[in-house]
Amino acid sequence: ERRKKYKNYISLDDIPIWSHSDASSPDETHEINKKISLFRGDITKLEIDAIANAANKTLLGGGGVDGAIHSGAGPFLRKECSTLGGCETGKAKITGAYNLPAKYVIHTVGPIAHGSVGEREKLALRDCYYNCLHTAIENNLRTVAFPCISTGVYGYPPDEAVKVALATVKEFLETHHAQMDRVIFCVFLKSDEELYKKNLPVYFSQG
Ligand code: AR6
Repeated sequence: ERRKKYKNYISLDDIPIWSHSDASSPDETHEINKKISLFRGDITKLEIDAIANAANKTLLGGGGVDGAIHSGAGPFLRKECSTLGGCETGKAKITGAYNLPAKYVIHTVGPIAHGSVGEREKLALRDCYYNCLHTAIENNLRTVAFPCISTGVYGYPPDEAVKVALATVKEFLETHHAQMDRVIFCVFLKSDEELYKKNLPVYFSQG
């Protein structure tokens, strides 16, 4: 039983739906707004259909969230990843999640930004979110969590990345809402939590 195996797992039932504080009545909240959550913590603890991994092109592991996912999943994840032939920036590849409470890991490779971004990096980051969600629905996966892709080692400014993340998820949900139940923005840093709290109402307000 999953509950016994993963003692400190986090069930989706325990993560609230994000809601706009000014929403006067739940009935007035647009359908896609009910599918969004903001969660601050370790993505490897989530019991969910799929977690996205901010990987590198080799898909063979690294630091940051990638390192946490590989150490939580165990060595068979690296073994499966080694059969995939790497991954291009902006693309996504799915694997099992092994010892993690998630069912699958969807690996994506964010753009390397080194502190400044142009149109190319923005489009690549957009592709990461879009292709992960597309890979999820292709595999009939209805709940997905994202880390803040590219904003760590890859140096994408977090205040720019949040806008790309929110806009892309919104755009995807507007056209694929029947196939997706929940998208979790899993932030690790307090500063990212603040950025998401500030920007969520801009993209997922009522109406
Ligand atoms: N759960 C959720 N988020 C986390 C976790 C965690 N356990 N650990 C870190 N973060 P980064 P990138 C956040 O550097 O910028 C790797 O070496 C972190 O605070 O992991 O896309 C890969 O192999 C930050 O907000 O990914 C690549 O070589 C976010 O995850 C390279 O780093 C992303 O930071 C990818 O760099």
